[in-house]
Amino acid sequence: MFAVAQFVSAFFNNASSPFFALGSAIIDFTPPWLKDFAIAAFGTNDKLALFISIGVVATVLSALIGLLAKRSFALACTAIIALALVLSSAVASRAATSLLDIAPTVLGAIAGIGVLQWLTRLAAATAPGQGEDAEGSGPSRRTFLLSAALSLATAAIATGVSTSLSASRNMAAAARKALRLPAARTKAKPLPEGVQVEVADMPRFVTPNQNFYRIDTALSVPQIDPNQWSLRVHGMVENEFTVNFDELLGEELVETYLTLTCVSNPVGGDLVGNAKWLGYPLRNLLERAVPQAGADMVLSTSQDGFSASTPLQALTDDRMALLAVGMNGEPLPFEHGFPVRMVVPGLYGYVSATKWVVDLEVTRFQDKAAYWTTRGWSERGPIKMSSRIDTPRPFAKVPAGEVVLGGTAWAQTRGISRVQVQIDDGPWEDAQLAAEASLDTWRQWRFAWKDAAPGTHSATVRAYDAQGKLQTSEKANPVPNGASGWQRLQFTVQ
Ligand SMILES: Nc1nc2c(c(=O)[nH]1)N[C@H]1C(S)=C(S)[C@@H](COP(=O)(O)O)O[C@H]1N2
Ligand SMILES: [Mo]
Repeated sequence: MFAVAQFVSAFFNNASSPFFALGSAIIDFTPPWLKDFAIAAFGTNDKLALFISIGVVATVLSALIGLLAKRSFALACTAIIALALVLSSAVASRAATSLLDIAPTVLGAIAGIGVLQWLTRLAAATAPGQGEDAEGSGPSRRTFLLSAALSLATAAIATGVSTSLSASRNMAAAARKALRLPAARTKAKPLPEGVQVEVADMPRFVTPNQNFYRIDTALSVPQIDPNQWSLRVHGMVENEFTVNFDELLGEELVETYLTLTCVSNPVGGDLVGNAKWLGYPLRNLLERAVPQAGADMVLSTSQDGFSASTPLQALTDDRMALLAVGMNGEPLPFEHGFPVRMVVPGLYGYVSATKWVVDLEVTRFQDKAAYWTTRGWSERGPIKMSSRIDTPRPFAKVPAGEVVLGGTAWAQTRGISRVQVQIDDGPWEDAQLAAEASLDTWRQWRFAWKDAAPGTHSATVRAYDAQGKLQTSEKANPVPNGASGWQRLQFTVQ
């Protein structure tokens, strides 16, 4: 039962393992004197000692339940269920667990009852006086003992395998924690003063990692030990090669601010975030590979099988496309691609920002298709210029007098030169632009509506890029290559 639970939990949250949960709960509830004794007696093996003790207790408990089953199968089942309840509450008592995390324990209990029933039947058939003849044409005592031993061995092996599976996660977490990223050879251009407008409730110009939107197909976040990571560069190139993490960190790293955007972001949506990335320019990596004539795409693939098709040109021209290892001064968070991901200015994430990237194939659009392309999205995804009202929120109630609107606009690789706001059906008026950090980052704006009259009003926003091109008013849904249109929202002046 323990074994099945442990095995199943390897596919869930670490905290869903009844072994770990029970262990952690025991640690939490151990009186300090016992904890001190354990650490003194077992040193850093204290956790191992704890797990061995739990294993021994589990074996003894299983034997007792087995004995109980001889008297009453129902009673033994009740004992298993009671045990499962204790384990479930241990799991549920851990931080960061959900109801789903109890599943391994429940499955474990079901398996436990199954094994018990099987062994009980065997035992009954073996019991003296029950078989047709004493010589035993049915299963012998030896068969029963063998089966019981087999169950125990299977349980031990399953526990071992699954514990090492979870251990690889712990290795990745420990490696990330211990990782000190090298300093960038080329630092990011310092942010000019005034990239952040002075308006309440505006998002930060640099999105903190824990607030950064997360979009991916990964049911469980890949946990990659950087010592096991490597990136293969191959396909239509003169030099195929593989780089490992240490080699990558030994290259001349660059730091840059870049605003990432999801193609699924609706007009006015928040699937967009801005961070300072540290990484190795993909341009340099591909220079080393020497792409062959005729190649026009790089298919990047992640450890978990996602793929993105990026125009080769976007990775070799002078924009700062990175093989990123750092995000806002720390190693990439696991959810954002640890240990290595791609970020490319001007392209939606689904065609460029592969997280947990392990493979780059230089190829042609006519030969290969990426994950979302085979699911109805465009093979290319340049980011559409967009502008957004961050405050007031839709249907907000604001006091009369001066109403200050604040928002964000982006046109990565081109830059924003102008933002305009329209109140109700009035004239379009210029908003005040915040300082520009770079062409690859978003730009904030503010607009003060001086004499806001009580009542319900609408505000509409639109932007111009650096070449003076106006954001399109044409409404489009995110599928197949990004939403467009001007955001209009309503609010009430009281
Ligand atoms: N491995 C992998 N990388 C991926 C994805 C994914 O599903 N799997 N989604 C992409 C999409 S659609 C976007 S918008 C960005 C989002 O990156 P973030 O989660 O760090 O914000 O990651 C991209 N990289
Ligand atoms: Mo996306």
